[in-house]
Amino acid sequence: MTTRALITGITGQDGMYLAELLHDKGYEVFGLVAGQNNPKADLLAVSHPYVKVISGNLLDLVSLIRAVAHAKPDEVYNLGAISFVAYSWENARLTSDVTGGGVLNMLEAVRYFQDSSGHQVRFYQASSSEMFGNAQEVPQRESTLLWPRSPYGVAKVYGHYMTINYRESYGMHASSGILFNHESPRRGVEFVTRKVTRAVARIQLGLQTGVTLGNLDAKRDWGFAGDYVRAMWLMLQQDTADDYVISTGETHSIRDLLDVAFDEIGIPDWDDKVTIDPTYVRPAEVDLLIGDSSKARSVLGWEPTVTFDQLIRSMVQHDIAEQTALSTQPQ
Ligand code: G4F
Repeated sequence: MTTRALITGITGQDGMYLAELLHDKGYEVFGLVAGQNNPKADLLAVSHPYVKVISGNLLDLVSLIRAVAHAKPDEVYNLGAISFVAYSWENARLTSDVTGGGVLNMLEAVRYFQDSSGHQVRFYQASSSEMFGNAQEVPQRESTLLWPRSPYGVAKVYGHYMTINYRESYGMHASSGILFNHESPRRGVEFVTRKVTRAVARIQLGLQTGVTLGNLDAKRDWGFAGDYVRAMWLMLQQDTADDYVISTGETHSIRDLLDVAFDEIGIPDWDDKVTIDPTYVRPAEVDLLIGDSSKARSVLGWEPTVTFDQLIRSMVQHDIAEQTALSTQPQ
């Protein structure tokens, strides 16, 4: 029997990597896509033609009940969210509803399907290191107190505890991956790694002269998204559902990111290329994230394969190739 998986957030960076991983393992992959005439769905149809797209919205419980009934999944990966932290202050209600309330809706849709069909489903929730916020322990692990610093972080805490609650209340196989920042050439350009690597590529090609950023002193534990989706899958292969921190165990500042990205194009001193704009500084910052993923390493046998240096350099090279292709396209 072919294993069936339903992925929410299929058009995002993680959704695409996960779809590829599951397809390679022989899964039948279903992806939930929101909105009418969504351009991301058209791109997905070209890049991942094997994904069976289902229309649905995390805000609409009935659409989720229908989606789960249609996919009849063995595994559900709930990756869908409003995921840009800075946006969440301007759209706190919407972020709370989608990123937090959407988890409850998915859990309810899965529970209803299980109860009505007798078919057991394993559920993955994409929790986030943003939940640690004003981090009370260094490094952060599964038991570290959650102290979110943004509406996004608060919404993720809600989804995280709802997942634990459904596991404890209904015996659902519901696991939560507390993923630290994970990046790739597919990362959206609103996030700082891709914003920097794309700008550096364009500077190299003479297409722009500098980049404008916010707080350069924040530190993040950055890994490669392709490694992190493997951890999601491993969590659902365990007999018992649980929560796991997924991280590299190394932290780097935005300054370190700039050092590596500019070094890749032979610029050791980037001071005159970077402008600080206070509008990019957040109302409350998460200063330091560094994860202790020893539980995932020992129980799941998971470990990251790409270093920070390799990740950023590969993103710069990808962006140089992409920007070169774009700038030489006929108008
Ligand atoms: O790249 P970021 O926007 O990622 P952030 O806020 O850490 O969140 C990402 O990782 C989380 C996992 O921990 C996910 F849950 C979340 O969905 C998302 O994927 O910002 C990283 C850091 C921040 O400290 C920010 O203040 O970079 C700093 N920064 C400085 N200048 C900037 C900029 N961030 C952005 N996006 N743009 C800037 O110009």
